Amino acid sequence: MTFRQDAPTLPDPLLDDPNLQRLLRRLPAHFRDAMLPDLRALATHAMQAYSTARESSRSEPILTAFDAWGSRVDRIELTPAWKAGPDITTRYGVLAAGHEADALARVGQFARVYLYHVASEFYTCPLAMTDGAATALKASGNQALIDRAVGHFLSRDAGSLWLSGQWMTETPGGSDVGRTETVARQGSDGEWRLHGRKWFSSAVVGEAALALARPEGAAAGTSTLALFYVETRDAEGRWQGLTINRLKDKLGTRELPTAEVELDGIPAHPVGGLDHGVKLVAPMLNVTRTWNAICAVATIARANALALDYARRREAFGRPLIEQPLHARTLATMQSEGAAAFALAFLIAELLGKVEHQEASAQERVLLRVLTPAAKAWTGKLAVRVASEALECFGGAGYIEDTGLPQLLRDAQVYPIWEGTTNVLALDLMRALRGVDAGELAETLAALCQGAGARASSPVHEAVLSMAAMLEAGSEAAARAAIFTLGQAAAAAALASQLDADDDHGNAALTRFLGLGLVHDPVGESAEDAALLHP
Ligand code: MFK
Repeated sequence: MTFRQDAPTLPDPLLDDPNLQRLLRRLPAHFRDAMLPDLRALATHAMQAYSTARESSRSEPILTAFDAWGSRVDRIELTPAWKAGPDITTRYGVLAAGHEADALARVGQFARVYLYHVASEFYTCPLAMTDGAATALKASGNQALIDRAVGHFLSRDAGSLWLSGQWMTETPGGSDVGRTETVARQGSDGEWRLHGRKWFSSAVVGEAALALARPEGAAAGTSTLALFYVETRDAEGRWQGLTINRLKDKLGTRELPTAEVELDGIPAHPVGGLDHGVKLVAPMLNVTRTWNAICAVATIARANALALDYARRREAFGRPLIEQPLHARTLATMQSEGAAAFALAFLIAELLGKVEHQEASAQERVLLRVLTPAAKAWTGKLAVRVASEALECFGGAGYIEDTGLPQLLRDAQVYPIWEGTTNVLALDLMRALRGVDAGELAETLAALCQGAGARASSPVHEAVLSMAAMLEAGSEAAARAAIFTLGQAAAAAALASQLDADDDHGNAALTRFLGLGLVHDPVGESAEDAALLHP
């Protein structure tokens, strides 16, 4: 008989995920019960989407620039999962739930995002930016724009949902936003119009965008940039002052139609004053970085779930893989890192909700500001490593396209890149730590470790102090080690804050995670860097 291998099946992403179940157990019953039907539906959708993807060939968006008669149309044909996006988003409140009048609203929203993300084929990217735009507009206090757009962004009706882009990146750079070349010109009618090229627009199919531009004549640099609100189409539904040069040919997230966009007079409205636009867009950055962390842990959960399921089915050397000690150790370590990353991402969600509803203490405000870049940076890198490890758990099959596994790794590689690379976030952490007392930060995180998790208190405390010492001694070149150390310390604290004595999975995850060590050493001196880079 020729051997045939069972394919992995996707366990129930709601019932069989110990991390999500741990989170749900801790929520007030009325809040949990109210969102369970949405979570159930999104988990069922995820399982259906997983089966459908195995049975059909993949499709990608297609840009048609001109119609048959030569008119410029810039029509983008979306994939089926993207076409279903508005209905799923509005039906299950993926955006609206985050803005409800409850400090737990963000936790409820991100539980939905966690279940929807992989099945959505990164439709979560424009959703993240739309959520960020709603948050930034609300924070700006610009009532006319809030009245005009926020209701659409948070709509529970697919027919009135608008998506928003975040147009920052330009050809001179995605990180060095101060080099923005897009110019805002004010016409004699008082209207502003934007002219320039946006180099990565991941939500060009959206109805609106927040865009950075330099008012004509303003000096160079970051502080002279202004933030504008634009709508992409006119009353007849035609693109206005915008052409799409091409869609990007990307390593992963290929269902996401990322575009190069030429702005040639798109009407624009200042969100605030005519400068300090980066400060105005910062709430959006922090929200999309939170989405990034949640989506990274969703990818980790998917990779771990498939690798574990396969280890139960696959036999080698006379035993199922899960009974092979070295493979079991590998999988268990991935589980432990996944549990810690999940706890950190949802700690950010919880803090964000508390801050937005004025229920956060001063320490919690500081935690949110410093942990958002740390969570984004650490979970993004971890997702790539876990996805890569998961592929290896399948041997050669993990390298074969129609298993769907290589896509996990390719898609994961975007998490560390977009929304601020690891190093840019490490520099943002330095910015956020200015004026923060490291001893107080260490105590705040250590105090989260309670009950069954109390044993994490001292390693968390020490790791935060080490992080501060690294930055003091090594400054900028040590910032990467510092951000990973803070990310891991906060992840350990977040997990430790959630444990009951009878939670075997959680307790073992914490023990293993602490055993791996929380501190990253910033090895090296600048003299070695110089000798290595300029031999
Ligand atoms: C599926 C998952 C969902 C994810 C969706 C992803 C969509 C992907 C599409 C993209 O990739 S969009 C592009 C993403 N681009 C970035 O994330 C930009 C990366 N660069 C940075 O983050 C820089 O740090 C930044 C441009 C924000 C600022 O750099 P600068 O030019 O050095 O500015 P500066 O002077 O340090 O900061 C300007 C002001 O903003 C300062 O305030 P003050 O004027 O009061 O001093 C900063 O404190 C403030 N600021 C900067 N970052 C902040 C912040 N405030 C709060 N939070 C922050 N994160």
